[in-house]
Amino acid sequence: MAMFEKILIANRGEIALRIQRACRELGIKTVVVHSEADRDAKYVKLADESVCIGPASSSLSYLNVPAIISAAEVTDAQAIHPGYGFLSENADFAERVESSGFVFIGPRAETIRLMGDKVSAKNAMKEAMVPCVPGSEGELPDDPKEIVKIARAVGYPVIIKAAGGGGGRGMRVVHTEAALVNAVGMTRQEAGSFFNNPAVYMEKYLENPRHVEIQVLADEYKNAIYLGERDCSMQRRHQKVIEEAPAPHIPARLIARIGERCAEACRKIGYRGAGTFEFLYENNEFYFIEMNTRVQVEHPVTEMITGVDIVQEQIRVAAGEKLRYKQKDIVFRGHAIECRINAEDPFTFVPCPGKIEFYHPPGGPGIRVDTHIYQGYTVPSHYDSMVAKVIAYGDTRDQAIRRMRIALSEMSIQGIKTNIPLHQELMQDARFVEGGTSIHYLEQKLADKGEVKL
Ligand code: MV4
Repeated sequence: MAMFEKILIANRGEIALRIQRACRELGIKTVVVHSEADRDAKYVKLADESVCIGPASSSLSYLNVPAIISAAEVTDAQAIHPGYGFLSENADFAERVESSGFVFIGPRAETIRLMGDKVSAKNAMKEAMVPCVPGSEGELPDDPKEIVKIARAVGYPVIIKAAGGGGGRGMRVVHTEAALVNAVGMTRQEAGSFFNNPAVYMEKYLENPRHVEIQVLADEYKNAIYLGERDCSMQRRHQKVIEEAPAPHIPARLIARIGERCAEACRKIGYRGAGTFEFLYENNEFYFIEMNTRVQVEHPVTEMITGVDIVQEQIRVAAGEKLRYKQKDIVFRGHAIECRINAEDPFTFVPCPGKIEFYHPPGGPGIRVDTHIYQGYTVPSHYDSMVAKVIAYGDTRDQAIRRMRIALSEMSIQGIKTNIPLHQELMQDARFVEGGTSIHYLEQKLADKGEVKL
């Protein structure tokens, strides 16, 4: 198939701009769809065409499937890039896009469905020899006696997760047999009402892991490669705050081994496009938990250390091209750190939308800023509070940290509150500088700060 002439971008903010840049470099025209709240944004004007698809509320605009399909029809786009969030991992949307005669820039709908159900995702990965967290064999049965038996075999503490959950929704940690059956019942009930799927499963609860994920790229001819790992352990309430590549203090041979397993799993399931295997990492072992079938917010750190443009590769393989890289072509060089800049109070985390009265971006060697903001832009209150990503690259992690400190000190956003002060504090944090902190580190640190010290 020939390369697309025109792509519709079904997203907003920095990622809509990021996708536009990839399209422009590939010589592809862009259509951006937008809500009434995003009408005056500069990235909307930068696109070749734009279509207003509804009011501010996402459910009536960025999640409005018929409006998005119509926009693709009237503008004569050939493909739809969903970005992250919104409809990016909605298998029904992917199906509707394809049945309407457009290309969905992402995996096949059935792959999205397979990975959307965490029980079937885990089964597929077990089958493909990707190491998983020990736990129940698939969905938990109804019989309480059976559940107790499974938990005894797994060993406490255990975690009960909704098959339809993911990203931290619908889970419950259980420390004792006394609490088990009730916890399963409650998780089942929530799963039924939140995800329309009461299926739950059980895993051994890992107490102090890191979140390390593997980026993959695959084409529809069963070529697949891994682009190394990212450490996303610095998070609060399942919202990532800082990501970096490579993950500090993990031996390269372990990464190569798990990366190769992920690439092989892609070949086995016929994966297409960019994808991320999420692992918990504890005591030098990787345990698969979930797979994301979209481009991720933190993809730039991988781009910086590999030189691969992940968004362009997504588009190329969606157009039916073969992967342009073999595994041996991928060379990991240097270190990259990303700070997510949010419009929020840096210490209470309360969102702070509003008008940006003054903006000065950072720059200099090794600094990349992915953002759609500018002086005079109003951050709308209806969407995610992330307004920019600052990515610092260096030959070493130390250099990346030093460059990030400088970048944060140069960056000025006035008129709204941002979490830049939190990032500045973290860039000076001894444990962060050491590297290798767990998923609980940031919340622990924030809790300790809030306590009165004697
Ligand atoms: C776990 C876990 C410990 N043990 N599974 C949370 C989000 C979802 N993707 C999976 N999550 C977890 N699953 C087992 N068996 C701890 C978490 C977890 C977590 C994982 C990644 C990043 C941040 C986290 C914060 C709290 C809990």
